[in-house]
Amino acid sequence: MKKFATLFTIAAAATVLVSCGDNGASKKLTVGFSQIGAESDWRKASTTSIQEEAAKRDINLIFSDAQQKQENQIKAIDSFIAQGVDVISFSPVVSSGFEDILKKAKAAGIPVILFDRTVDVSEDGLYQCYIGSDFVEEGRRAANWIVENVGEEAGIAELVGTVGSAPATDRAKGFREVLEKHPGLKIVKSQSGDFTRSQGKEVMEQFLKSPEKDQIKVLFAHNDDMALGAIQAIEEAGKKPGKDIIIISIDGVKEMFKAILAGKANCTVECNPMIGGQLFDIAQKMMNKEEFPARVPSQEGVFDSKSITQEVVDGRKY
Ligand code: GYE
Repeated sequence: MKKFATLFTIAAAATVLVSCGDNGASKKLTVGFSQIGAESDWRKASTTSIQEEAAKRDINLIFSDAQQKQENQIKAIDSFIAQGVDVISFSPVVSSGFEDILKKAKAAGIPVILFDRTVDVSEDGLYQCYIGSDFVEEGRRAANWIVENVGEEAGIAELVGTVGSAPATDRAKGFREVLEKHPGLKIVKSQSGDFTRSQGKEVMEQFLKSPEKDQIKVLFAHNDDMALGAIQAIEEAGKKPGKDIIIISIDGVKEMFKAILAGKANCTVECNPMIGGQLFDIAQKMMNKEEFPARVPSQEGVFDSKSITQEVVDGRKY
């Protein structure tokens, strides 16, 4: 992949030389970005990061909101190709089904940066860089926190993210990888809440009415928004979230920090949405014919009541 990235840089560089004016000054960088939607606080923070960083760097950003629909993302990417943008970037709502449009971008000679989520493709070279988190590791971190803080025996309910999306698939995988070594920790319910607060609440209500309801000692939600919805459902069912049911999720948004500080949730594994700057750094490198990495990982931590104070909450930007 790295080799390809380098080769691609040289090809992109050749294009940029042609597109420079007579005086050799480089033109303003145009980036087409297809965002998934506004399903969570994490997503909203990610959009803000992209838009603010583009404005700061005077990048011509063509931003398109897909409202959670893959077909809208494909249409947006198609229109970026037709407009001849310099770089295409997107957060794929699901992993499969992007192969044809990525082939079209490649044929048009437009480099692609995957932002936040990955895709499944059967051949190399359909994208040049992935900037984002290691979702498998996030799942492992969540499970390890349970092992260390809850113990070896507990029934776990899981609120899964968008079915077929990289974070849902990989978080579930990393979580199970650790659980396999701890047979007393059992997943007793597992269902998708599509990464939204409203569906997190709805699915938790069903969990709490199910025959397994009394076995649920821990809730693992694939994102904070679903956990925040579940907290409401647990309270409405007359139970104490954070105590009767231990709650752990992923993202690290301010609302979840507040819930942990209030004792209504227990842990959040950080997933960093503020990666717009890294996106444009790479896009600029592509255009400047400089080398760039094929993978840019995010730096992230784990937060629980031991690390969250009012100051931490106040300092959180999203
Ligand atoms: O965890 C969730 C969002 O792709 C990492 O998408 C992202 C996930 C994030 O809707 O809140």
